Amino acid sequence: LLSTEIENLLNQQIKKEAISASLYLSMASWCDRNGYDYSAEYFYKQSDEERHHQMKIFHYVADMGGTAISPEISNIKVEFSSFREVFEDALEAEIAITQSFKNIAAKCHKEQDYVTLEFLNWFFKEQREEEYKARRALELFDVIGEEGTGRWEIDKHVKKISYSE
Ligand code: OFO
Repeated sequence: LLSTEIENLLNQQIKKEAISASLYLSMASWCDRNGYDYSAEYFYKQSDEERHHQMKIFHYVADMGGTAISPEISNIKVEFSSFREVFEDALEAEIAITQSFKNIAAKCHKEQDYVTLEFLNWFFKEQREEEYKARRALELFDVIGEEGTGRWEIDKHVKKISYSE
Protein backbone atom coordinates (compact mmCIF):
# COMPACT_ATOMS: atom_id res chain seq x y z
CA LEU A 1 0.00 0.00 0.00
CA LEU A 2 1.14 3.54 -0.71
CA SER A 3 1.42 6.17 1.99
CA THR A 4 -0.78 9.21 1.47
CA GLU A 5 2.25 11.38 0.85
CA ILE A 6 3.76 9.09 -1.78
CA GLU A 7 0.37 8.70 -3.42
CA ASN A 8 0.05 12.49 -3.60
CA LEU A 9 3.52 12.86 -5.07
CA LEU A 10 2.76 10.21 -7.68
CA ASN A 11 -0.48 11.93 -8.60
CA GLN A 12 1.41 15.20 -8.98
CA GLN A 13 3.85 13.35 -11.21
CA ILE A 14 0.98 11.99 -13.32
CA LYS A 15 -0.05 15.58 -13.88
CA LYS A 16 3.51 16.65 -14.75
CA GLU A 17 3.76 13.90 -17.33
CA ALA A 18 0.41 14.97 -18.78
CA ILE A 19 1.67 18.56 -18.97
CA SER A 20 4.81 17.31 -20.74
CA ALA A 21 2.70 15.37 -23.24
CA SER A 22 0.64 18.48 -23.89
CA LEU A 23 3.66 20.77 -24.13
CA TYR A 24 5.40 18.46 -26.61
CA LEU A 25 2.23 18.37 -28.68
CA SER A 26 2.24 22.16 -28.72
CA MET A 27 5.89 22.15 -29.79
CA ALA A 28 5.06 19.66 -32.56
CA SER A 29 2.29 21.94 -33.75
CA TRP A 30 4.60 24.98 -33.76
CA CYS A 31 7.28 23.11 -35.72
CA ASP A 32 4.69 21.73 -38.10
CA ARG A 33 3.28 25.13 -39.00
CA ASN A 34 6.70 26.73 -39.29
CA GLY A 35 8.04 24.18 -41.75
CA TYR A 36 10.23 22.12 -39.44
CA ASP A 37 8.78 18.76 -40.36
CA TYR A 38 11.38 16.47 -38.80
CA SER A 39 11.28 18.33 -35.52
CA ALA A 40 7.50 18.16 -35.57
CA GLU A 41 7.78 14.41 -35.97
CA TYR A 42 10.30 14.30 -33.11
CA PHE A 43 7.97 16.19 -30.77
CA TYR A 44 4.89 14.17 -31.74
CA LYS A 45 6.85 11.10 -30.71
CA GLN A 46 8.02 12.73 -27.47
CA SER A 47 4.43 13.60 -26.70
CA ASP A 48 3.37 9.97 -27.12
CA GLU A 49 6.17 8.90 -24.82
CA GLU A 50 5.07 11.31 -22.11
CA ARG A 51 1.54 10.00 -22.35
CA HIS A 52 3.02 6.54 -21.87
CA HIS A 53 4.91 7.76 -18.76
CA GLN A 54 1.73 9.29 -17.44
CA MET A 55 -0.16 6.01 -17.85
CA LYS A 56 2.65 3.95 -16.37
CA ILE A 57 2.41 5.91 -13.12
CA PHE A 58 -1.37 6.00 -13.33
CA HIS A 59 -1.57 2.20 -13.45
CA TYR A 60 1.02 1.87 -10.70
CA VAL A 61 -1.05 4.01 -8.32
CA ALA A 62 -4.20 2.09 -9.24
CA ASP A 63 -2.49 -1.31 -8.90
CA MET A 64 -1.14 -0.34 -5.49
CA GLY A 65 -4.66 0.31 -4.24
CA GLY A 66 -4.46 4.08 -4.49
CA THR A 67 -6.66 6.63 -6.23
CA ALA A 68 -5.11 7.61 -9.54
CA ILE A 69 -6.34 11.08 -10.46
CA SER A 70 -6.97 12.13 -14.04
CA PRO A 71 -5.31 15.55 -14.20
CA GLU A 72 -6.68 18.84 -15.42
CA ILE A 73 -4.32 20.59 -17.79
CA SER A 74 -4.47 24.23 -18.82
CA ASN A 75 -2.35 27.11 -20.06
CA ILE A 76 -0.07 25.19 -22.38
CA LYS A 77 2.27 27.50 -24.29
CA VAL A 78 1.18 27.86 -27.92
CA GLU A 79 3.69 30.33 -29.36
CA PHE A 80 7.47 30.11 -29.24
CA SER A 81 9.68 33.02 -30.20
CA SER A 82 12.16 30.92 -32.16
CA PHE A 83 13.02 27.42 -33.34
CA ARG A 84 15.80 27.31 -30.79
CA GLU A 85 13.49 28.33 -27.96
CA VAL A 86 11.38 25.24 -28.56
CA PHE A 87 14.38 23.02 -27.83
CA GLU A 88 15.53 25.16 -24.91
CA ASP A 89 12.11 24.78 -23.32
CA ALA A 90 12.22 21.02 -23.96
CA LEU A 91 15.55 20.63 -22.15
CA GLU A 92 14.41 22.80 -19.27
CA ALA A 93 11.24 20.74 -18.90
CA GLU A 94 13.17 17.45 -18.86
CA ILE A 95 15.59 18.70 -16.21
CA ALA A 96 12.63 19.72 -14.04
CA ILE A 97 11.07 16.28 -14.48
CA THR A 98 14.29 14.54 -13.44
CA GLN A 99 14.41 16.72 -10.32
CA SER A 100 10.83 15.88 -9.58
CA PHE A 101 11.58 12.14 -9.71
CA LYS A 102 14.56 12.70 -7.41
CA ASN A 103 12.26 14.32 -4.86
CA ILE A 104 9.88 11.36 -4.96
CA ALA A 105 12.79 8.92 -4.60
CA ALA A 106 14.12 10.87 -1.60
CA LYS A 107 10.72 10.59 0.04
CA CYS A 108 10.60 6.84 -0.72
CA HIS A 109 13.99 6.40 0.96
CA LYS A 110 12.76 8.20 4.03
CA GLU A 111 9.64 6.06 4.24
CA GLN A 112 11.48 2.87 3.26
CA ASP A 113 9.08 2.43 0.35
CA TYR A 114 11.44 0.21 -1.63
CA VAL A 115 8.67 -1.00 -3.91
CA THR A 116 8.01 2.48 -5.31
CA LEU A 117 11.73 3.17 -5.38
CA GLU A 118 12.24 0.16 -7.62
CA PHE A 119 9.36 1.31 -9.82
CA LEU A 120 11.02 4.71 -10.21
CA ASN A 121 14.26 3.23 -11.53
CA TRP A 122 12.80 2.84 -14.98
CA PHE A 123 12.09 6.58 -15.07
CA PHE A 124 15.61 7.54 -14.07
CA LYS A 125 16.95 5.59 -17.01
CA GLU A 126 14.36 7.18 -19.24
CA GLN A 127 15.26 10.67 -18.02
CA ARG A 128 18.92 10.08 -18.76
CA GLU A 129 17.90 9.35 -22.34
CA GLU A 130 15.47 12.27 -22.62
CA GLU A 131 17.96 14.78 -21.27
CA TYR A 132 20.61 13.46 -23.62
CA LYS A 133 18.34 13.88 -26.64
CA ALA A 134 17.29 17.39 -25.64
CA ARG A 135 20.93 18.41 -25.14
CA ARG A 136 21.95 16.85 -28.41
CA ALA A 137 19.27 18.80 -30.24
CA LEU A 138 20.48 22.06 -28.73
CA GLU A 139 24.07 21.25 -29.66
CA LEU A 140 22.99 21.17 -33.30
CA PHE A 141 22.23 24.88 -33.11
CA ASP A 142 25.80 25.60 -32.01
CA VAL A 143 27.53 23.13 -34.30
CA ILE A 144 25.58 23.88 -37.47
CA GLY A 145 24.61 27.50 -36.83
CA GLU A 146 21.32 29.11 -37.76
CA GLU A 147 22.45 31.32 -40.64
CA GLY A 148 21.41 30.67 -44.22
CA THR A 149 19.98 27.21 -44.56
CA GLY A 150 21.18 26.36 -41.03
CA ARG A 151 17.79 25.89 -39.46
CA TRP A 152 16.71 23.67 -42.32
CA GLU A 153 19.87 21.61 -41.80
CA ILE A 154 19.31 21.44 -38.03
CA ASP A 155 15.78 20.17 -38.62
CA LYS A 156 17.11 17.39 -40.83
CA HIS A 157 19.59 16.32 -38.14
CA VAL A 158 16.95 16.24 -35.42
CA LYS A 159 15.61 13.23 -37.26
CA LYS A 160 18.84 11.37 -36.59
CA ILE A 161 19.05 11.95 -32.86
CA SER A 162 19.20 8.62 -31.14
CA TYR A 163 20.45 7.33 -27.85
CA SER A 164 22.52 4.23 -27.36
CA GLU A 165 23.30 2.82 -23.95
FE1 OFO B 1 10.39 13.12 -20.21
O1 OFO B 1 9.36 13.17 -18.74
FE2 OFO B 1 8.31 11.76 -18.66
O2 OFO B 1 9.26 10.92 -17.47
